[in-house]
Amino acid sequence: MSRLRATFVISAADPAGFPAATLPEVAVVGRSNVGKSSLINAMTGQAGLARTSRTPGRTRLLNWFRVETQSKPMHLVDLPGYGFAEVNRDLRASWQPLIESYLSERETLKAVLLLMDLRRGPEAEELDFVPWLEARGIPMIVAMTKSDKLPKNQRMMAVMAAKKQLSLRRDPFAVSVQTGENVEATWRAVANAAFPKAR
Ligand SMILES: Nc1nc2c(ncn2[C@@H]2O[C@H](COP(=O)(O)OP(=O)(O)OP(=O)(O)O)[C@@H](O)[C@H]2O)c(=O)[nH]1
Ligand SMILES: [Mg+2]
Repeated sequence: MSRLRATFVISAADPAGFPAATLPEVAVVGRSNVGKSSLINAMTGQAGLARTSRTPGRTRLLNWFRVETQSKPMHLVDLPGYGFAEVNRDLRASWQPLIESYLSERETLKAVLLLMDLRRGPEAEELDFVPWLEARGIPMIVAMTKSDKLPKNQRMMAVMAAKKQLSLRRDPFAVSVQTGENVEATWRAVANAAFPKAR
């Protein structure tokens, strides 16, 4: 993946701290530890841009990154992961309303990049979340992460199973930041969602 010009903009814990809604935005959403921050780094070709960690629940704030695409600048937003049981209850309770209000109210949000671990497939949260996004008309790109952890013959089966379970129109990407599989394809889908071609 070639290096894109990308810079950290700001972290925010609440709407008062969000940056002005001026650029098209794609938000990266998924279970804690699924690989959101790693994929942002891989898509931009900048290893240290978003902070990654083996410890689930690392990203606790919304983090904005500005990425220069070939056409125009856009924002990638790294959202805190859900489903991490060890984070204390109060903190968890504050996440969901924040994320839901961000997703439903952000004027410049063009799409959500939803990540799932290829080995786990959709779980209760994704089965809830996908229809929630559809009901709000928020376009969705689905990628299944850590594909390097599954043998090749099982990857396609996992992708097809997820597609069916979530009633997706398009095949999810099987992506790996270790091998680079589909990182470029996922990025193209993200950039296309940020700048939809006029029909
Ligand atoms: N093998 C493999 N490991 C990966 C891949 N992507 C991420 N990881 C690892 O998974 C762990 C979590 O990655 P992060 O990118 O920090 O995950 P996150 O979704 O941002 O996590 P939170 O911020 O805690 O919600 C790290 O140890 C990464 O190195 C991948 O494609 N393959
Ligand atoms: Mg993270």
